[in-house]
Amino acid sequence: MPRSETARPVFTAYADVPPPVRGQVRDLRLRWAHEELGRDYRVEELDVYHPRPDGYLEWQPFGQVPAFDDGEQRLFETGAILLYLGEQDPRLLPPEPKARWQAITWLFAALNSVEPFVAQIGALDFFHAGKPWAAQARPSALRLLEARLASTEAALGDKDWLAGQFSIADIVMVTVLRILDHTQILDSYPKLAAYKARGESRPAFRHALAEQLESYASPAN
Ligand SMILES: N[C@@H](CCC(=O)N[C@@H](CS)C(=O)NCC(=O)O)C(=O)O
Repeated sequence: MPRSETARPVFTAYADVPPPVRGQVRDLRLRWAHEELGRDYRVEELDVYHPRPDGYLEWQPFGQVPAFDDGEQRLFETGAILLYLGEQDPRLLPPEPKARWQAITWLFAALNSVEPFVAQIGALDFFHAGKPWAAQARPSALRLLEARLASTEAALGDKDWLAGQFSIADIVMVTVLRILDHTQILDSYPKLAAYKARGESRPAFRHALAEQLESYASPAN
């Protein structure tokens, strides 16, 4: 991409994905963050079904989306990209040190301590449904996940947001919890369910989700 086009940050997404995972692809996190800031962005669409374009692995070594470029930094990993964006704006990362470090801590917790357990259930249900070994593995995966959800709910308590005020930690945690939308698992965690709904009701989230879903419906697909 020519440098002159980088006035708007660009990130990668898939031109289309199978219906069950529409609304789940992680470029949603970056769309949401940009919408919170009212910042324009450009999406570079990749074909999920074909090899990545030449040179893409130099940008995203695992060949995944999203990868991000604002002309200053070329980054991958949603956690790192959100931290980078948060450093630029207190609406995504509170400046006051205690709240800031709570947000960073919960950003890592969402990515490292909750997402792997949610993703395991997602993988069993979306990609291995109907396989006998998946049915056998699911109860223990569910037990592990339930322990993490109970701990997250207890830590959230009566707060609206993980770090007190809305932050990049909530962008990740809410999008992680959404991976369970095809299940009733969150029904047992009413505070977490309300927290997820609070995130999803933010105008920036709704715009971001609509943009992602519209991109799959575009004539190019
Ligand atoms: N840890 C990465 C995960 C990125 C990721 O899993 N991307 C998915 C889409 S949501 C992907 O591109 N999967 C295709 C693949 O792994 O080949 C991040 O947070 O950026």
